Amino acid sequence: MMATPLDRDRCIGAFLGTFVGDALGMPVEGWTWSRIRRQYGEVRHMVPARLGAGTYTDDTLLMIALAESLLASEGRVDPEDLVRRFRKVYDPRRGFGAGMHRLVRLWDEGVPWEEAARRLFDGGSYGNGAAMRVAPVGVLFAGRLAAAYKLAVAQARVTHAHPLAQQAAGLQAMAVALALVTPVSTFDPEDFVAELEAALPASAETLRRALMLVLELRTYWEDRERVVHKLGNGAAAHRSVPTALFAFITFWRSFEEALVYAVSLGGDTDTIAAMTGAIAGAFHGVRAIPTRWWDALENGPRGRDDVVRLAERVYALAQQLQATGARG
Ligand code: RVK
Ligand code: MG
Ligand code: MG
Repeated sequence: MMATPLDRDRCIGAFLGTFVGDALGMPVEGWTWSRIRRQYGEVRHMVPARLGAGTYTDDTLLMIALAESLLASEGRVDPEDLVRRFRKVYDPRRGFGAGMHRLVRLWDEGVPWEEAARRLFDGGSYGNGAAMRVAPVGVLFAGRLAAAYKLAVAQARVTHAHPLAQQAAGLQAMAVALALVTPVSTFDPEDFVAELEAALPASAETLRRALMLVLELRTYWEDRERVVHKLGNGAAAHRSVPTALFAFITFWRSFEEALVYAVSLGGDTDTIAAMTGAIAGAFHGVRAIPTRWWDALENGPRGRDDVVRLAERVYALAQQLQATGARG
């Protein structure tokens, strides 16, 4: 059982950190780091985008769907319910991954979720879609890494049959769960990574190697070519979750700098920044989000204020799970 009480501001930070990272990175998704540098220098503002500055994509929508499902199932994963809610938020204008377009067709044809997930690519998707949406899991199991890992894998299986996608979702959930209970005043990046590593199952070899690189590369953060080459910046989960963690631990002192750096690496910028944002938001709390970013966030249906309300409900459930002795 956790010693520290759950911090409401930090729990909301994990949700809004995902949202703000998604919105900040979205306009340059798929660009190389050098193109971003040439065109913008740094992405420090919500720049114009197809659906407007500050708009969200699939990363935020799927996080919302996952949170709503976890609330409805009182903190458990109900695959059928998840499929229904993922289907409901699916909107082709919001930049969903190729796997998701395919899954929606298969679900609509009545193919059971387990079979549909296996049919994607070769042996299921190892995309980062299961990791980018996982902040609510970290909140539900703040400070309890093994339980966070288990729930993250369970929700990942519904869309991502490949073990790498599931393990990376587990790692991302643990990073959020750990950040939520880690004091800022005594933060030590090496301890943080060591705790995550210790909680990873033995089978997660690829991610364990990446965690070592995360620590080694800290002094080379300015060499973006090298960071991208070693850690990755694409949509593969094992080549983007460690990268998001790298941005957090290298710039752990500042929510803003961590996100600006995450975007500056190029590639899957909305998703890497969303994952960095989830961890940094859990660590610094929602008040660390720069006002100019907060004010620019889309605020209609499933927008900023809706996500704050949703985060508050997940926070309340997390407190309840803690008080009742907590499964997992
Ligand atoms: C568009 C080979 C594989 C693979 C496998 C590659 C949104 C594919 C969000 C695939 C995120 C991509 C992202 C992403 C979320 C996966 N063999 N290649 N077994 N498994 N890939 O399509 O929801 O941006 O190139 O399942 O996980 O902002 O298209 O989607 O950036 O990884 O999509 O995997 O991705 P998907 P997802
Ligand atoms: Mg996206
Ligand atoms: Mg993306």
